[in-house]
Amino acid sequence: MKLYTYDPAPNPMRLNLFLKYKGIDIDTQQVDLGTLEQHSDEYGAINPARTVPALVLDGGDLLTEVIGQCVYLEALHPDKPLMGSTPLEQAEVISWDHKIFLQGMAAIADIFRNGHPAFKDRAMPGPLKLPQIPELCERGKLRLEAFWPMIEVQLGKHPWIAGDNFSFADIDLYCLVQFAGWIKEGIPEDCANVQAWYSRAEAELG
Ligand SMILES: N[C@@H](CCC(=O)N[C@@H](CS)C(=O)NCC(=O)O)C(=O)O
Repeated sequence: MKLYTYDPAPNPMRLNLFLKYKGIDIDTQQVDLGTLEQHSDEYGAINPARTVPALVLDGGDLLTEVIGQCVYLEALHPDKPLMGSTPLEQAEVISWDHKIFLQGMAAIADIFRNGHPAFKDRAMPGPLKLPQIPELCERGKLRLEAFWPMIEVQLGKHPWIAGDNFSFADIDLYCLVQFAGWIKEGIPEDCANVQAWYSRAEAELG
């Protein structure tokens, strides 16, 4: 198995924290997004989606989505479960992770990629040349404003985002907080449950 990644980027961080928590070691090669190495012919031959992280399995199959990579690795390494241990827990982990990714991460990505000059004509990851749409920055801010109260309510009911156990959804929420720093945003001061969760998550991740 071989992992192609770029440690400083948000999606690689999602997988890295999963691997570290479970103590999984994989042969790894960095693909430097800073020098646009993802658009080299060599990397395009490995991952035509030109994103990281990409996991090439021993049989040659390619997994390009962090959620798919984690589902696969959890099945191989069930100790310290992060994807839920019962059918209901598994459904809650995937459901909350989906909300975090689509309603939070994607909003931050919209703000970041549609506003930063380095992403001119690269508003989305991948091979397509897509123009920036400045209005998406404003829309992203509105989406983020609605995101935090939803998380605050959930963390008032449970210690972890998907229930009683720390999970991959917590890892994704933790990565979201790091990514929010890139657009100079953080956990709102009036979200006391999220602030308390963050301290617990930091301790859990060591
Ligand atoms: N859908 C992928 C997203 C992967 C992704 O967007 N990775 C970013 C780094 S955070 C990337 O490869 N960006 C390349 C680019 O911006 O050209 C997943 O869920 O894993």
